[in-house]
Amino acid sequence: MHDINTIEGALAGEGLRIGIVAARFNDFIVDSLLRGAVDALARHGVARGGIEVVRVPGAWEVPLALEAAAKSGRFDALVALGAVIRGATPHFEYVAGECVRGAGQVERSHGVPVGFGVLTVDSIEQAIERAGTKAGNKGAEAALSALEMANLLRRLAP
Ligand code: INI
Repeated sequence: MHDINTIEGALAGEGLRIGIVAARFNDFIVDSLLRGAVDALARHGVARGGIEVVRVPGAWEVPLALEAAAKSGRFDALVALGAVIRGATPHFEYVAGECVRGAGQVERSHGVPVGFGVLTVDSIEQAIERAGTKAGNKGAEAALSALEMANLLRRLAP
């Protein structure tokens, strides 16, 4: 494959502006995702002044805030953080489904990458595992994906 031109985004954050939309619902989980995201961005060169955090009530509200942030033109990439934990009612399916769909719509309709770090899990234990314990930190992973995609879009720009 060394003879094939490969286009990838670097994990380089210098000069980039990243908006993080984080739900307050299940904040004991989301705050760990947020710490992971900010730490990952800072360790890859994003200036602390290049990061802005937008707080919203829950995962349901995340897409609307992403949409407004994307429209504002202030950000090279966005990161969505939240935790939707399955309960005894279908509420989970509706909230999680709309959050995923809405985030995808925002990134494709505005051309602004959205790193998706909203956990959709069956239990609090599964959420804890993904918020900085044995399954890593999905906030950090989402932030790095957003960074990579911002740099990829720059390389693919006409
Ligand atoms: N919001 C979440 O972020 N996670 C959840 O697990 C959750 N559950 O299970 O209800 C949740 N609900 C709140 C929802 O996102 C809205 O904030 C609320 O319906 C008001 O619009």
